[in-house]
Amino acid sequence: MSLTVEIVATKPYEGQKPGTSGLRKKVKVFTQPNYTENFVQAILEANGAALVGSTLVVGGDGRFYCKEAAELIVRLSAANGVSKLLVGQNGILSTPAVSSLIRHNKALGGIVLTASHNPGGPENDFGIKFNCENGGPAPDAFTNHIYKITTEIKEYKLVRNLQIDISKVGVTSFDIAGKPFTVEVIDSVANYVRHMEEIFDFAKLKDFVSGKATGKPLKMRIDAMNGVTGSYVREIFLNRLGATESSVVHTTPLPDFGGLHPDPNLTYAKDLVDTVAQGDYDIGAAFDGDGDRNMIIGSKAFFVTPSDSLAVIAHYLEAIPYFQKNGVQGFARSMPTASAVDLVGRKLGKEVFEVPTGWKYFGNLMDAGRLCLCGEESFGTGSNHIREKDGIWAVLAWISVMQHTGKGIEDILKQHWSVYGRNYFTRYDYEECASDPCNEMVATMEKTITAPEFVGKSYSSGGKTYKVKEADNFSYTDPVDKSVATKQGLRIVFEDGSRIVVRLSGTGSSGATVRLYIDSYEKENVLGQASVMLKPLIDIALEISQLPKFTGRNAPTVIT
Ligand code: VG1
Ligand code: CO
Repeated sequence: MSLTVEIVATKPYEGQKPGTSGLRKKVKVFTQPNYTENFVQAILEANGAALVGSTLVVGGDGRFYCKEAAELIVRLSAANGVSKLLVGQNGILSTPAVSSLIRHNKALGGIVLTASHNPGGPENDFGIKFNCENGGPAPDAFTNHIYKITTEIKEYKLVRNLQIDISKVGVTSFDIAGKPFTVEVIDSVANYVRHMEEIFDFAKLKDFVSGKATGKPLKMRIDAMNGVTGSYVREIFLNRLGATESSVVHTTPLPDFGGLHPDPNLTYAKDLVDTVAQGDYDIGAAFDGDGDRNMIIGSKAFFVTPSDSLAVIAHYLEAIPYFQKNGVQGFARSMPTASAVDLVGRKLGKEVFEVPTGWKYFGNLMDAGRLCLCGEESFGTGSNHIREKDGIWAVLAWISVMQHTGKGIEDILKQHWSVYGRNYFTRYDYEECASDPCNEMVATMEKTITAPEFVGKSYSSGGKTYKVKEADNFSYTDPVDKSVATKQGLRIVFEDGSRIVVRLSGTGSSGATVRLYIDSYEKENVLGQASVMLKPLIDIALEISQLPKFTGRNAPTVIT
């Protein structure tokens, strides 16, 4: 039976502007009449002529509204001339898995249904993001194009009668007004697990994890936080690497993450931190809702900052077969990330790049063969095996480093610092503040720090004095396509290399979140406590930004 395409009249919604990583709004916003339809139609149209006859990947983190949105995307894609969709079973695919699938299937792109680390459920957030054919988040030019279409949209196309059961793996073909359209519902984990097996030495890791090689099993606590990684974690760590059932927790993906805030940091992954602090574990790890973030902690909950995690992995890349085979190109980090990896890059004679916040800025460098490992301070680590950060990959990388060195996590870090010195780092998040005063704060601070007399000024606190070397609102020119991203965060760099960075989050769904990043390098004094070492700079940052005055907050919501 041939199904017909319906043209549905619609009107633009305001504010469908993708942020740091896709469009994120409350579920109640997405479920307004035509809201999701408009945005998906805009994504499809933004692909231009390439859309007709294309293959797209569709899946998300299983949060509330994922399945409905996936089914809607099937009906819209069919009507817009897409030939084939690869849809994760029940609409479930982690963000790294989508990236991997796009690349393996040479698809035109993928639509990722997630608000990532934001809470889920009917009262919380949903999100939609488009990834391009390299598997990475659409760059600014593309998302600006999507946004422009949303402001002018008058109609969308839909095959209303197309019925598809995405709970069953299998291929279904349709005739859409005389043209073939295929939906392949795929196992959510199979391709990704195969990909990890190509990158890492699973046989060696299995002997290490199970204890066959060392005489004692590796004691792990892997917390999937009821996000999408649950199914991947079970297959990889239990079935392939032989860990015991008690090594994994919260492995059932739930629409509301069981009430957890699926953000792997010291505040929201408190259960993991507390358990590992008390227990007898070698490694603890957690992921966010869509599986691209990771937090690594060692025995007694020894915390590995993401900036250090990146540097350590860079130092030990030879422990991972993928890099032995493909070689080691340059490294990169987002601007607010502490520069520990730069030191490793310098020692190894590699290019090191500093890009704005957001994984989309790494893609061009990877595609150009100049970048193989990168990370963000926001618990993002990954390599050029895909074009997204990858939480499970990061844990497998760490286990590979542990296996390779025969050392525990704390020892690995201490040794690293003894060679390279240490970048103390902290981030304060002030979540859900009122927007207007925060915008005003940033504008005022920008004025202060870009005034000519600011450079050379000294600030003192806690017996320490810092002299301003340079200050700006960070802007970035992509070395590959020369595109420019401006206003990416206020940055004050002091003469000793210490930095204060302030920016507003681009992933929140309401209000404003202020992020304050502080870092400071010590060559010798590497065993201090970050909160103590950075206290003077934090006080200076609060003074210069006048953050308490503008936000009315005396303490951050989250400290990393
Ligand atoms: C945050 C992080 C950024 C990360 C982004 C997406 O953005 O700071 O480093 O790339 O989230 O991560 P912002 O604009 O809120 O600071 V994910 O895992 O939420 O897609
Ligand atoms: Co995420």
